[in-house]
This record gives sequence, structure tokens and C-alpha cells, in this order.
Amino acid sequence: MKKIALIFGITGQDGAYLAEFLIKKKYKVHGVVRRSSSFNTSRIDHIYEEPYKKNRKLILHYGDVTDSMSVSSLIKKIKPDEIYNLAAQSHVSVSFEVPEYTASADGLGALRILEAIRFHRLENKTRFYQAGTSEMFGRVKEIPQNEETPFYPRSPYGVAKVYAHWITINYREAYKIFACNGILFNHESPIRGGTFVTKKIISALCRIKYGLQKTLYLGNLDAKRDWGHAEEYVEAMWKMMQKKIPSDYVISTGKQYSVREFVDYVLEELNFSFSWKGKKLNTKCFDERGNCIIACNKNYYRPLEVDTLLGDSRKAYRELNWKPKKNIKDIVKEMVDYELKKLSND
Ligand code: NAP
Ligand code: G4F
Repeated sequence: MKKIALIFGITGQDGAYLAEFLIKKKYKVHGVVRRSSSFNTSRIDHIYEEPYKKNRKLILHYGDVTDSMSVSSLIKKIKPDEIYNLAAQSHVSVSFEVPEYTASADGLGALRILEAIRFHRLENKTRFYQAGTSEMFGRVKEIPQNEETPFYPRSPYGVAKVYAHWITINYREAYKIFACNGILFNHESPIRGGTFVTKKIISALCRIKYGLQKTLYLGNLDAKRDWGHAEEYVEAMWKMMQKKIPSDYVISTGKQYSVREFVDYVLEELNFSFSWKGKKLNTKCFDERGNCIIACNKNYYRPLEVDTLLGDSRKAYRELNWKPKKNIKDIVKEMVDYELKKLSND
């Protein structure tokens, strides 16, 4: 019998990599898609199968984690072996603009799924993965952060994810559901959403290189992040779900770079000669002809910032035999190559 997986958030970066990974592992994959006025399935178009096809490996359903009835009826109908809750309003800055919606989708979304597992008596069948985040560490209490580090979230997004984290543990302990939290640090890829800083920097600098744009505007360049590759991180999610006993795991590289250092790697990859001038909001970067190619703008600063994130994934290495392979330069190169290829095809 093929294992059945249900992915909430299948149209996102991680959802697309995970669906591909599970199909390779011979799973039947069900995915939940939100209704949108424009197409939102571009990341999974290459694995999409028409509904009239027999024995499909990928089946899509409309649904939304803010709608209990749709969550419950999908779980009742599909009775999956594994549920991956990747659905979220995942942009930290946007969560300050839509805090209530973020709480409902990112916090209560996990509860709606867990409650449906319990209500339909699937506690002994259905395993649950919650997409937790290093944003929960926020104003960090220790460096590096591991599974025991206390949380101090600094955004409505982080606060909502802390609720989802603890409700997952609560259902694991109260109802013996196999439920685990991945506490994933930032992970990127060529299919990263365009408003996250890595993808924003790379698409803009590629366009500037080809004379299609003049300046890239950014926010805080001093924040430090522990950046890994999304494709490697979805494998860690799956590994957690194959254990005998459910637990929570930090997934990270153990290396951190500032946003400015990330920009430097991209500029070097694109063979720019460049120089930085000024400080904080007045920081600017110039190319060899003296053109200002990067400037800061206060609109991209957040009401509160998470200054530094650095993960300690020794538990994942010990118990899941998981370790990141790609470093920051590999990730930058892969993302730049993808962007340049896309530009030359446009
Ligand atoms: P993403 O690209 O923004 O994808 C989010 C997914 O959730 C999309 O499929 C989105 O659908 C869906 N979604 C949003 N609101 C929903 C709702 N109300 N009901 C159902 N689906 C909804 O995020 P990602 O980078 O793949 O991240 C996956 C998960 O891991 C998220 O929960 C994120 O918070 C968490 N996480 C990410 C990182 C990271 O660095 N990438 C690190 C730690 C944790 P649309 O395509 O229609 O928008
Ligand atoms: O790329 P970011 O928007 O990612 P952030 O806020 O770290 O959140 C991402 O990682 C989390 C895991 O830690 C996930 F849970 C979350 O879903 C998301 O995937 O910003 C990274 C840093 C921040 O410090 C931000 O202030 O870059 C800084 N930054 C500077 N200029 C900018 C910009 N961020 C964005 N998005 N846009 C800018 O122009």
C-alpha cells in the first residue's frame, strides 16, 4: 500500500519541494490549494496531473486553514498517513499589517488540523508535522539556539507560530498523536517568494546587471540570518515523521551572515566592482561607474527586528542523521543562475 500524505501549503516554496520529494518516495500526495483570482500553482505545474488521469500521484483540493469545515472534511475524506502543515502567511513584515489574519492562519491553523485528526479518530493513524520557525526565538535568549532555547517572538508571525508550536506539543501529550515541530531557520532556493530578502536582492541585482533596473531599495542590512537550502530542509521534515517517537528538531546550518554580506556574495557572483558608503539608513552601494545600485529605505524596516539568528542542529544530526550540504555560496550561485536564465528567456 502506498503511503498517503496531505500537504497544506503545497503551492509555496517548501510545499513544492516536499511534494516532489514524497512523489519520488512513492507516496500518493494530496495538496490543498487556496482559491485565487490569478494562478497560484506555478511551483507545482511540472508535477500536476489532470483529474481524469487514473492512479494519480498528485491530487489537488481547494481549501484553507482558516476554514475549519474545509480542513475537517478533507482530513475525513483522505485519511492521510502524514499531514504536513506548511500553510501560513509567512512574511514577517506583512504580519504587522495583518496580525489577526496571521494569528488565525499561522496559529489556529495548526489547531484546526489537530482537532480534525482527533475528531475523526485518526490519532493512531495520522502523523502531523508543524512548520515551526526560528522567528520564535526572536530576541534570542542564547547563541546558538537549540530545542531548549526559550522563545521570545518579535512579530505577530512569531507569536502565532509559538501558539502552533505549543498546541502541537499539547495534542501530542494529551491525545498521543504523532505530532512534531520542525524549528526551521531561514531556507532559500530559486523558487523562494520574490519579497523575501534573498530573492529580492538576487532578482534586482540581475536586472541591474542587464540594465533593466537602476537601484535596489532595502531595509536593515545588519540583521544576521542562518540561511540554508529549502530542498535539503524538506528532507529533514520527512525524516522527523519517520521516527518511532515524535519530537521537535532545530534545522539550521550553524553559520550566519548579515544581509549586507549576502548582498556582497551576490555582487561578487555577478562580477560587479562595488563600494559601500554611509551608515544605517544612509548606506549606499556604488558600481564602478559611480551609479548608486543599492540604497536603504525606511519602508523596508520593521516595527521590531530580529537581529541575529544562529541554529544548533546537533539533535537533528544525532537522531535524524540530517546535516546540511550546501553552503551560502552554493545557494547564491544556484539562485543567480536560475534568475539569469529566466531573464534571458523573457
Ligand atoms: P510560502 O512560500 O509563503 O508558502 C506558504 C504556503 O501556505 C503557500 O502555499 C500559501 O498559498 C499557503 N497558505 C497561506 N495562507 C493559507 C491559508 N489560509 N490556507 C491554506 N494555505 C495557505 O512559505 P515557505 O517558505 O514555503 O514556508 C513553508 C512554511 O514553513 C510556512 O509555514 C512558513 O511560515 C514556515 N517556515 C518557513 C521558513 C523559510 O525560511 N522558508 C523558515 C521557517 C518556517 P498561496 O501560494 O496561495 O499563497
Ligand atoms: O527574507 P526575510 O523577509 O526573512 P525573515 O524575516 O527572516 O523570515 C523568513 O524566515 C523565517 C525563519 O527565520 C520564516 F519563519 C519566515 O516565514 C520567513 O521565511 O528577511 C530577512 C532579513 C530581516 O532581518 C529583514 O529585516 O532581511 C531584512 N531585510 C532588509 N531589507 C529585508 C529587506 N527583508 C525583506 N523581506 N525585504 C527587504 O527589503
